[in-house]
Amino acid sequence: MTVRVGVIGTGNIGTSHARDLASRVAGATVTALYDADAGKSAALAAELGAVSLPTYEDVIASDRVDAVLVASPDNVHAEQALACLSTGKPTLCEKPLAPVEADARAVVDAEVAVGRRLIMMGFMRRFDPGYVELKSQLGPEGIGDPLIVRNCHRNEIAPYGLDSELSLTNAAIHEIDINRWLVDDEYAWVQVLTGRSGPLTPEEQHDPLFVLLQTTAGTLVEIEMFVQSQLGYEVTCNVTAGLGVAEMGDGSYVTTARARHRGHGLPAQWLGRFQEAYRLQLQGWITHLVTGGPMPGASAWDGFVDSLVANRAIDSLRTGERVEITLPERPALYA
Ligand code: ISE
Repeated sequence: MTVRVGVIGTGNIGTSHARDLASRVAGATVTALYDADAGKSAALAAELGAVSLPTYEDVIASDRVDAVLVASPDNVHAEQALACLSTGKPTLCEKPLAPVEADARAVVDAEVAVGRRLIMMGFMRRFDPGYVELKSQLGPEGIGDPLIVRNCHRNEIAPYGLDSELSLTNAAIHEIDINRWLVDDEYAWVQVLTGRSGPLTPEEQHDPLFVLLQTTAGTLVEIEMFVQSQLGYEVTCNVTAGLGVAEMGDGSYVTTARARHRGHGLPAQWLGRFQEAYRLQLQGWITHLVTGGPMPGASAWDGFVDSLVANRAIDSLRTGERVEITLPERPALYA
């Protein structure tokens, strides 16, 4: 069986996903595309032998489309995920599920009403070999229970213009998600600290942000979120645990020495660092659809919890206070 995928949004990440699905993921083909820039989706459609359709609703409704990939701007993810749910077509939705927690909750409620898990979230770090290896080191057979996790997330430049709240809901939400997954726990509180900003930071914005969270078991999670770091794209995660430490520097790069310098290059953007994670995520999604096996990766519930935590972080950014995190009851669908 080949899953015919329709892609909504053909910007950087949508284009990368469509090309992966067309040539590097077994069991998938791309049949229809939509982008607000029709010229862009038409060019990609010609490259991939797909059709470019005039609206995203046309992609979802098309009888050439079995499953939908949503890779549009953050603020329309929830609306498009709801449209996918109403047709019963499985959907891979890019993160975040929504910048606003209530919109993410509406998607969870709609999926619970359908009674089947149709939405998988594009938190691709759960498929990254570096994070998978890091997680495998935790626990009694490894370095013990995690006590402190230190994360750095640095972009070369602010991809969509610098806005501190957006850097929580769009960028730090990766750490919010991956640390829940890594330590297998939920957060109890969050506090966002601001300090001296980098040279490119506009007035009234804060960059870097220092996000501190504690999980219900007491694990401390710190995130340095620096979207205008200028140094390139870099993501690191180091765990101090009860019996040892595990460090995921940028393990995906080879270190070379020459001309009295030892080091490794940095990619300009996340596609360089996480290309394989994106491909593995797509393969996991397609294999799940073909075999009917369990859905891998993050669920709509995870997407909602991540948005809720990012919204509490925004509350803390605005007030400077530590903010408690209370989760509603998890619906049985996500048990
Ligand atoms: C972007 O939207 C991503 O998802 C990247 O993975 C992240 O590193 C970047 O900061 C975001 O803007």
